[in-house]
Amino acid sequence: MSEPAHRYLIALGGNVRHVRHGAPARVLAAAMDGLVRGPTQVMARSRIMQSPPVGPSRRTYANAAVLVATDLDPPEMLDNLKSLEHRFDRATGGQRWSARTLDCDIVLWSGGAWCDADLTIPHPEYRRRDFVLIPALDVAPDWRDPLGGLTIRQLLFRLRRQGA
Ligand code: PH2
Ligand code: MG
Ligand code: MG
Repeated sequence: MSEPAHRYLIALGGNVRHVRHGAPARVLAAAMDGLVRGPTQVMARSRIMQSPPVGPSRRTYANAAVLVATDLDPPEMLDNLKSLEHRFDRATGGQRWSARTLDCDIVLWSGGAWCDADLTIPHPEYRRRDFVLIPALDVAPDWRDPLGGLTIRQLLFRLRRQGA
């Protein structure tokens, strides 16, 4: 079998218990297991960290990142992640940034930049989010942002310097 055509860096987050899986960290572990099956291969998975909520939700998040290899193109990958979110009963009340059981975002892909009506890669916010960059450091420290040219390691270093 030939190598899958693409690589993706996926960020996972969640801050609501799941009736069957339990606490958010367990939901993320199960979601990462879910990515092992089907059209995606998991090349590396990060540690699962706890992080204070950014935005309106008051509950602590679990966050993680995975490096995935697949033949899916970005719209297909987005669909695949949406169905994974639905398998974990994603419930957001329709509000942006509200509490959720599972959120899976495409951060980077090996094809560089992508932009259509439904999807922007690189993820427009990820350079400012330590809850994305810290787990990403575990799985793809040297992946370069296709727009700014900085690696994940450099982006995190810069964010920490700005935050200090
Ligand atoms: N996701 C959000 C909004 N705020 N805060 C943390 N700590 N972790 C997240 O994954 C997160 C968030 C919207 O997707
Ligand atoms: Mg998100
Ligand atoms: Mg999302």
